[in-house]
Amino acid sequence: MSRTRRAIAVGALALLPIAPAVVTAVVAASPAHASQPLRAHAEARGKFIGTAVATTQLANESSYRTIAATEFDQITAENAMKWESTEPSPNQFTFSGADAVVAFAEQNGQQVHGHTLVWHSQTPNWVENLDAAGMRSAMNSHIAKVVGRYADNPVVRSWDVVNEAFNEDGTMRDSFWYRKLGGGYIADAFRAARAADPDAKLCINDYNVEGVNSKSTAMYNLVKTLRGQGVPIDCVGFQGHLSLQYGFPGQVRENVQRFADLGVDVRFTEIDIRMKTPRDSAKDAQQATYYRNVMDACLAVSRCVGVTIWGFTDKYSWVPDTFPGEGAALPYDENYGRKPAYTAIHDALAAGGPDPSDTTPPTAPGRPSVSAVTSSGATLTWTAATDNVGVTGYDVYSGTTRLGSATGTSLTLTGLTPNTAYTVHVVARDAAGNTSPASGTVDFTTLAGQSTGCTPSYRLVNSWPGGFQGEITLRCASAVTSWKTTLIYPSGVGVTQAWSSRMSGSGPAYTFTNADWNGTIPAGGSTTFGYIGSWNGTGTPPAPALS
Ligand code: 9MR
Repeated sequence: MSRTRRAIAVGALALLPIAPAVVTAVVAASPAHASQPLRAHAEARGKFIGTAVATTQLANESSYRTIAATEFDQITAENAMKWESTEPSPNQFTFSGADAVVAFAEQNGQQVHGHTLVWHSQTPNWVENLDAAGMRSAMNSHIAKVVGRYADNPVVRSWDVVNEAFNEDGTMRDSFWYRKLGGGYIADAFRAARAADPDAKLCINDYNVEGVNSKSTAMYNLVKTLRGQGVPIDCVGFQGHLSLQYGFPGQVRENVQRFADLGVDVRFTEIDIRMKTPRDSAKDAQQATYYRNVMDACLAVSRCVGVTIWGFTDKYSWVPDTFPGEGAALPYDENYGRKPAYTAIHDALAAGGPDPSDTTPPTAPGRPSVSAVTSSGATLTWTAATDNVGVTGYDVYSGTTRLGSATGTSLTLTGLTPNTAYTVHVVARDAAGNTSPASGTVDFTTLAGQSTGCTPSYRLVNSWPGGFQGEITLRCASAVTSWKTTLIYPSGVGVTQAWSSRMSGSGPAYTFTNADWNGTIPAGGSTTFGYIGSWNGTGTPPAPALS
């Protein structure tokens, strides 16, 4: 059954049963100016700003409810609409959590994004154990029932129909859906969702697809192919679970644009930006820059309909449980204080994002210098470019291949090929997408890798003031007749002598090859060699990087 979708007026907030003073401020938010809540600015820009919500906190915590209601005009159930919540046993549907989220949205003039229908996770075992015919029918009836329940509700506008269907290399994830039903399950799921609600926007959603990479390109190709076949895919979701330690993904705006050019809406569906805890002001600032970059990427493309953050307070986040030692990923701290990330989101929405009339590119960055070369990586450092508005990041290239991106003036490349010559240069970019001329190039050659089939491991035997004894064991999965391994030490550490191997190098890299008598190692076998190191520090001598 179809119904007319209507725009939800900000004035619907008057129905909000809590925090009336704040609500009044939101109602008065047109035109937006700097002091308004996020949603007022987002609405002025024709985008939504959303958050995932947890039903327990919605029910129990007024501070949580107030922020969810006043700052955001879109919500996604963090867990309440997943299969394990809505159909825990075959054909036994429970909608209490899902309904509570929808009711909250109705009260507060928000739209709901349904998350998620067909996923390999948080789906009860009984589904996985069905045979192919049973699984197909369970999928169709689950979609019909869940989507159908809200098909006439104007606040439920969109669904993640298929979630996380790809591997990182762009192949299809070997989920129980794929194994039993083949890749056609995706088209079937979208058709079932369209039949259940002809008006809802139907999305395919995944993580690590924010920038241009193998996975996002696979998603792009699938969306293009399926739409060519008439499969009703209306939107793509970039989850956006980012981490400061991995850098900001490359070419996010370009990626949004290429999907938009296919004729689908794009949404950022689950943004959080984690850091190694504890927080400090530098990490907060970097996180704020990443949030700003996400907002700017969405604001730059008209088919990007909005951004949802995966919860809003560090008090409740899935991150610390999943990534021990990381957290603080959201724009509010554990006491509901606003962090620099909040200001970044706010300012992006209020200030209008990148200036489309800015066509001035940054100047070329300085020629990079190279250090800490290993068999698989190297660190590049360059002097900053300048820009009339501001440099937002740098991309490091080998020829036309982008090796990595940085927001600052250095980058540690990883994943390089051993014993390979590289000639690299750096390009700066600004928020409007202008790119600088290339910097000068620098050449380096990665170190030789280990012998095929052998993995080195390090053991500190003992240490004394000024030195230590180390030991390396090579374990070989396949038979070898010679071997080579390289140790890289930080400055201040040197290797002075070795036994049961031949050593070359004078630091920071030391290469060890077999002695005459221990080059042959059978499959499953191992050999050990030792060495003496010099070191003037205190505590435990640093372990070497092994390759
Ligand atoms: O935030 C969700 C957490 O509460 C659940 O325990 C977890 C279970 O898989 O799912 C989390 O949300 C995920 C989302 O549904 C899909 N993309 C990744 C999200 C973070 O894991």
